Amino acid sequence: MALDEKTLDALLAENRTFPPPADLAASANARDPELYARAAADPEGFWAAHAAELDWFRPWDTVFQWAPPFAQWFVGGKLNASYNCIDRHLRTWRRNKAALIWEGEPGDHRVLTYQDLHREVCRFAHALRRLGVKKGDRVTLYMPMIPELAIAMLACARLGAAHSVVFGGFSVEALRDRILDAESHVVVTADGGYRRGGIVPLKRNVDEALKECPQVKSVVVVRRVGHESLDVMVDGRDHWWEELVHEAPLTFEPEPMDSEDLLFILYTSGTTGKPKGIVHTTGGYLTGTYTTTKYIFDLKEDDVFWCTADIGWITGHSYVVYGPLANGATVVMYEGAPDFPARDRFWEIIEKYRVTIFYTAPTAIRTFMRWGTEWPAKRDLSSLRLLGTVGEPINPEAWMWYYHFIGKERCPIMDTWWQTETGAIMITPLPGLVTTKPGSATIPFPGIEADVVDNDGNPVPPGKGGYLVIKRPWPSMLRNIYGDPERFKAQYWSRFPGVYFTGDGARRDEDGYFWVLGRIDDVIKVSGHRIGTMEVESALVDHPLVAEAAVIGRHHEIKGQAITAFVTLKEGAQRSEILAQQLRDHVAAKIGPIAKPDDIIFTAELPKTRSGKIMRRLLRDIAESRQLGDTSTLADASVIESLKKVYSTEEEAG
Ligand code: 7RM
Repeated sequence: MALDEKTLDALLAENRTFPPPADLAASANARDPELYARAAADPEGFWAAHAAELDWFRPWDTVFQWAPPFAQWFVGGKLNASYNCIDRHLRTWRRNKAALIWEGEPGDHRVLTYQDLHREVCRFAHALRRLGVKKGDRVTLYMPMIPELAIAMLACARLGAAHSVVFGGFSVEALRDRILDAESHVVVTADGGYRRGGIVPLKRNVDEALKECPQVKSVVVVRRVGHESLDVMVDGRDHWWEELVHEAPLTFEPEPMDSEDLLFILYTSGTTGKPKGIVHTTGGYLTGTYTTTKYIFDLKEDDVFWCTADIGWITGHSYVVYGPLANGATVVMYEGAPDFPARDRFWEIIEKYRVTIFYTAPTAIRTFMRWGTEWPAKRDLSSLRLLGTVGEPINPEAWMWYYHFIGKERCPIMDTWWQTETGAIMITPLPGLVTTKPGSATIPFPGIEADVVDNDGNPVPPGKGGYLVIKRPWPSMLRNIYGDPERFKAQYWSRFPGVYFTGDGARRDEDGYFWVLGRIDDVIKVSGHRIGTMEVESALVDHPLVAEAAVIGRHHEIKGQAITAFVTLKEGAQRSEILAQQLRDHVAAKIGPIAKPDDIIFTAELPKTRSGKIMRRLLRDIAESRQLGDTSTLADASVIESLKKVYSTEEEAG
């Protein structure tokens, strides 16, 4: 778990609370205290009323159908996500409103109004159609944070194809696996993207990946970097984006999609080595992201909304693209890193565009804390009125720092708990209604029924830890794991039959507030990025010198969790710092730099139970220098002593 018991007790003892600012409470989109009770009494009615705020080509016949664990929402309804994010705003003055304000890392920028976005999405939808993309196909997008990524997503949605966005930081092999699993025939990429002054050679990675993806017929390339060395195009397969859209018509009829038609797949890490393709469908996902954005971020017509997440993650899908655009908001999108060219880059962007709502991750906040308050102090942050955090538990110190130095004690903080699988925010304050407590995501969003239960599925009393579960289906929940319904059932619906199992541990306090502790499975959050320990283990044992590996997440001041790998080598292999570095690079090549282990601990043996299972709990205890838990099931108790010794010497050395 990300927080140990002691820290948690300190959190629960922490009794500073922050009621909604009076002006916000008076004007908030959600300001009726009855909202919660009404939604609880009739969740379907609550969701249907909000779904009705979207534009439907055909109304639904049935709000909700449940054949556990398969849910359907707004059955029989027809709509198009691109139409809802763009066309419906063109009917009013909003057509000239900035939809996307994009800031490139080197300082270039572009503004697209809703009318501009419409034109670019239509033109790219034509381009995709010319390449043979049809309704129901899956298109893989492997792109930097540039407007073309949002345009490509919306163009897919417009013609009825599902997108599968692969984070630009993933390796060739990770990309290959995701293209193959989604059975994409078309990949959209860029020659490169900028990161901390360097260039990520995305197209080159695509070329490598496609050596093993014979089904891919076309690659579309955005010219972002424009280096000759990156201009290697394969005849008949590769097309420059700008040439494809050059003569394309300016309008494209949106495909009327069934509410339950696939909108996108997004791969995420789970408890096995194989990432799962999380399936989201059109009507429910759009209803969830639209409603949560409207109420949690309290979007008003003149807000400037900035979510710093990369679109390669669910947070970017839901709160850079679909949620804000469905609300007709102005969205800031940034390509690069928070410290390039300088450590005030984020604050500079807030000042430059007068950002009013800012949504980022605890790991970023802790990094800013370490850099010092002089960086935000240099910039005018007075436009801000609301702050958000997501991705991992936020420690109260970071919460208070954010509140004080960024929000200047004026801005409420929305600590939002949710997952790739939930599609939209699930546990969160509402800025005009809920008193916040530093470190708590507070209470479930209206219409969401969450609980903390014990091993048998019974609710635990206040203050007791347990499993975080969601007790009834919600519109934006995942519908399946792409191509693997058995895994879908086993992963989410078997631990407690009929109830959604989140994989997180949590507690509730006397006020019913939720305190999320972190993952209780083999998933870890490193700087807010979700990584499966099994993925890292398979990458390690893939190295010719590695016999066995066990990977765990240990507490880390800035990243939340860090990756520690315990590795046993094959006969004859020599332990060395050089080999440790090679293993780190090997993992980066197999998965991506985000999965690089922070520590590699060589050991002669791994602690195992008599039945041969690796005891990760003990490894976690060792890595976090805790009092060891029960070791009575250990097959060979001496393993622990030698491991502890190895670990402490490595620690001193490192
Ligand atoms: C949105 C996202 C999901 C996991 C989830 C938690 C952790 C996310 C919070 C949080 C405590 C939060 N999707 N998590 N938000 N833990 N407080 N506000 O992160 O699929 O990548 O990860 O992230 O463990 O299960 S995700």
